[in-house]
Amino acid sequence: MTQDELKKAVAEAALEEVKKIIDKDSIVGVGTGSTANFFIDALATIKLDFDGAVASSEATRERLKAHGITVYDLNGVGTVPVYVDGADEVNAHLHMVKGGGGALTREKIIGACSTKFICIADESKKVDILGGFPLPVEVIPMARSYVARELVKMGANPVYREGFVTDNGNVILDLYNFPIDDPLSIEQKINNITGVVTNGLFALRPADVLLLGCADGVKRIT
Ligand code: ABF
Repeated sequence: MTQDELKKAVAEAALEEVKKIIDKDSIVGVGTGSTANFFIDALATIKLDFDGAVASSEATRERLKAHGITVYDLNGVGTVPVYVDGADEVNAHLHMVKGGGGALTREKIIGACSTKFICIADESKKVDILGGFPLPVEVIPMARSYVARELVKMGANPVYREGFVTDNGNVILDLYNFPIDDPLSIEQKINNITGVVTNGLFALRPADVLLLGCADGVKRIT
């Protein structure tokens, strides 16, 4: 199977899980990225069975709207029963590195509001230790140099993602050569640096379910 076929398979598996959770009044949380895009396309096939969606990025908002799915402002939404999103890396505890596409902050906000977080990924994303993929940190622009210096003190090699501005008007530092041996503690430590908006470690609020696309089928890991 190609990587895209694996992504489509996990997106379709996620749709089956979502169908069991939603009703006509439900708002579905929708992630960002190529795997999430397969999910959006699958979700569109049942768009009459739920009320609408909340989007983790402007790109996702546009794709949902193009399918005729109503996109709500999260502030007006009571609960998000289920959130489906991809990841750049995921470990056995369902901690994730996310934000390679730069949408980490809105992804983390929707994850925080969601009752069930379903991570969809092809098997290339499953790792023993997080940090092989550079960890993104969203930073208020004027704090970029200060935050970078603090991250160096933590042993990371922060690299400014040049020419990239997040949907929230901020910048990204990608942390290279930074093995994440204690995800819960590292997520908190980075959050505590003044000027950091969010980091791409999703350990304090991990996924509840991982649907992993493998050559021999979709594995469901909880
Ligand atoms: C989002 O999309 C991000 O958090 C992550 O960076 C990325 C994964 O993208 P893809 O599905 O294209 O590999 O979920």
